[in-house]
Amino acid sequence: RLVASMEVEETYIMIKPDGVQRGLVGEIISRFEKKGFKLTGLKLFQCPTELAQEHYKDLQSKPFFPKLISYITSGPVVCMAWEGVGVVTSARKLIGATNPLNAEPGTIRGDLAVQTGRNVVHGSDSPENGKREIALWFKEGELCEWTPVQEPWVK
Ligand code: 3AN
Repeated sequence: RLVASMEVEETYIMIKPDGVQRGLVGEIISRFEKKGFKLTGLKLFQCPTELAQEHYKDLQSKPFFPKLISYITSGPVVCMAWEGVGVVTSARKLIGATNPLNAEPGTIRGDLAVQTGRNVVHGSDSPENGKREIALWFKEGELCEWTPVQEPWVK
């Protein structure tokens, strides 16, 4: 679907266990809402090990992989699907650099995190991975296609 001749994309955003434990769920969700993106999926979820391994399969050979898997499965995460023009790149900008010490103030990681291994939120890195990850984390029937009632001030 095109809006103003730009492609509407989908991205998978996940508040990691540290974000949930630290009470940052509302703060993080509101940044995407205020930007103007549309929430199409949302759930609190205890991630099984196999799903974490599948999600991060590209990082399998990294030395930090086992720690990454135990971190992601250490407590509930908040799974979200967001939709909008340029949402993949824009969400990555809102999130900030992987290492929170390099993340600009004003970004989620820049404002709320210190360590790479505890960087509070995940965002898909391409539209293809957005689709792949949404399909991985959500079952059919869990996503909601809806039309905002108000004037489309933001698209
Ligand atoms: P991003 O989440 O910014 O896309 P990726 O895809 O390079 O970054 O890494 C995925 C996740 O793996 C990161 N969010 C972080 O939790 C973890 N990670 C990446 N690099 C390291 C590292 N050097 N040490 C520990 N964890 C890491």
